[in-house]
Amino acid sequence: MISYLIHLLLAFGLLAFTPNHASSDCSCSSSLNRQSKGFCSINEIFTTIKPPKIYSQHRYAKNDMVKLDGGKFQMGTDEPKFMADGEHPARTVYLKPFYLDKYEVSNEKFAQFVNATGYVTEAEKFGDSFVLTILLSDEIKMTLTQAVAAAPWWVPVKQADWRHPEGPGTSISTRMDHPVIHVSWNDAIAYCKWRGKRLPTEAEWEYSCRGNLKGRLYPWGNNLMPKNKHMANIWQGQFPDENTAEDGYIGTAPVTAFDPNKFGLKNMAGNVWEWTNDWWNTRHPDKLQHNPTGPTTGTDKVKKGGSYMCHEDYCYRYRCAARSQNTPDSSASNLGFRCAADFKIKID
Ligand SMILES: [Ca+2]
Ligand SMILES: [Ca+2]
Repeated sequence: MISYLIHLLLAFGLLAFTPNHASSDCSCSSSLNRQSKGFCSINEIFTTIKPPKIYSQHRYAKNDMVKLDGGKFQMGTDEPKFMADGEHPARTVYLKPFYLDKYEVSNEKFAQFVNATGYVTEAEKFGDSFVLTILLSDEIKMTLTQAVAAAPWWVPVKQADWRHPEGPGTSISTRMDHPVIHVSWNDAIAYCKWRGKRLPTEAEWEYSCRGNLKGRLYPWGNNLMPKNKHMANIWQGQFPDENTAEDGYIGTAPVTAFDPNKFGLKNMAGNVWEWTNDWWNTRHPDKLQHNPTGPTTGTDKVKKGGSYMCHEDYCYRYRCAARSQNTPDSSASNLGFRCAADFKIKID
């Protein structure tokens, strides 16, 4: 218990004494990599846990990619919130035309892939994945022995995988239109290849997020809630103990939920983080780049967009310029992806 309290105080102390959202640690960071060694006792973590909600199915069209024209756009920002993340500088990037999925890849879509190929995800091979404690049942909580020291609201759950998002006994049967989760970068690559597609580069993803708006924070502008309307699935309430779910969702939302941006893309901000193809790097050339693909090698892959766990006071990374990283074999209950494709590909 003492160990846990120290970790919790450290986590919140970092937030309390570091202004301007400067905490670099969060659910979204490398603390959730499989190589992480920092774990603490699970005792006393579960204080104000609320059960997850079940939502009705949404439907989406078969042809679910958007053609994007590319051209020049401003990537990154000169007003970074997290200096260590490499959100800066704002720089001009040119992109050739490409396609991007309108939606995050859903459980339904991923199930088609698995049914056709017999693919086994890395979380299934490793035998566990990271789950947010607030989503766990009492039965699963009883089986836990450790949590992530720097982020104790995360726990590695045995047999948590894309079919069993909160561990054994849980199911995606009522969430087939929600984004697939507990998928690693390697899993995402395998899925996109099977579809004849690929992962977007970070530049393609950010261009798509911005939807032709220049220098704005979010896919829809600078106002988080225009006309008091929720525009994305993020966190409301006191993190990590209370999620008031005023946007309608305590965990993932259907991939069709919320308004699209001007490109017709949904949930670029929030819902689940999305893998990109690029290796992680925090220093960027400030000269004009054409179709940048990131470093040629690295240890972590870039993910973009933030998730249902993000709050302005904690992990303020549902901004288009924001970014984070994980090792390619990592997986978690707030991390998914969508695919891109070259313009020359024929989309059915
Ligand atoms: Ca939410
Ligand atoms: Ca997303």
